[in-house]
Amino acid sequence: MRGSSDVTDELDRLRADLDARIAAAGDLAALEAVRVEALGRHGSVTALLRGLGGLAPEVRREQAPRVQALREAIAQALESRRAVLGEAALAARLAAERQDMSLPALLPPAGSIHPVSQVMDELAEIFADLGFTVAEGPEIEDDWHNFTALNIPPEHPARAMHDTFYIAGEAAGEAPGRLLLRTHTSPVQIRTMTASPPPLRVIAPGRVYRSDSDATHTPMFHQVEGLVVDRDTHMGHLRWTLETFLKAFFGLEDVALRFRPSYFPFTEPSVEVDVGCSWEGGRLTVGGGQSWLEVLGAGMVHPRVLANCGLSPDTWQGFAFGCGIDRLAMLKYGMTDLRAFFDADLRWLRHHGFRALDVPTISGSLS
Ligand code: 2NL
Repeated sequence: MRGSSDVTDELDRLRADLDARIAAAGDLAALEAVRVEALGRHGSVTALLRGLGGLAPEVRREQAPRVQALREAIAQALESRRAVLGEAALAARLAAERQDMSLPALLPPAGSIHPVSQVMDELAEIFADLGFTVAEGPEIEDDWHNFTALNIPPEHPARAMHDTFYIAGEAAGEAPGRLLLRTHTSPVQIRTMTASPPPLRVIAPGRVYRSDSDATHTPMFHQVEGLVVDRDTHMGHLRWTLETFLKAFFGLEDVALRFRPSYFPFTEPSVEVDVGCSWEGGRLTVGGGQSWLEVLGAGMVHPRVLANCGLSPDTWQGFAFGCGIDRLAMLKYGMTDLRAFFDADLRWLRHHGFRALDVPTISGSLS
């Protein structure tokens, strides 16, 4: 039988050997191999623990604490080495996977924003700043919302001027139920007035349709209309609103405005609104100058239109205005041919399109 000092020497040697191998383990996999060799089912320390059972009781009492202490020490050495290697592995991964978050996206942005969409966003932004919300409505309308409610009864000559696309089918037939493609965005405001009580401040941008096609007319184009209904609303409010809008839209300190008397069935009085402009070197500049350029139609909402929407003209007054978005875009961005807007020509879009992330804001001077 071996003396107890032999056994102690053997335990010391084993411990020194395992400590050295634990310290030498370069990664978590190598460390796991050492753990299996020492503490695994067939490990060297496990074998010692098993061996205790076969010893005489008095020898076992002496040896057991030493073997247990060895097992404990090796387990602890493994654990602290695992912590060191784990941190090193994490640090290496963080270093290898470092990302420069200021780099631009690798993919080119998909497409670009069409000038008409850009101008619609600009309009929404400018008018939101003045307390207006954006209202939307159907492009397939009925006769009442598109015409009758707007003081354009069935035999009114204005109907002939609208070049309306009528829709054949079930609801075709007689006014006011027959269906058509809206010829202006006014029906959206009619729906707003019948749906919610004043005070109202809305703009209605969107597609409108007229059976008309030449160098300056397309059968589908875009219009924006604005409507304010409140107590004591007057032409002064209209003038200030349009001036504020045009200054913001064209990025001008000041803008010359001219109201010319005009006629629309749905406003009384009605005006056409010109902005001062000049031609310099074949380029049109909006703001001031010797010439005038018509940009909007406007007026006070006709009392009959208010009454048609269930609002008493004795209590409520309103102003309204309308203009073509395509035309606004051409003026602002110096485009000459309206038809290019609808050609889907990629070269034109790349040249005139706006970057998808360049969202217009008032604080960023819109664009
Ligand atoms: C133009 C003129 C205009 C309106 C649109 C309007 C809407 C309602 C009531 C009264 Cl619900 N008016 N809209 C008013 C004046 C002019 O558009 O030249 N558009 C291209």
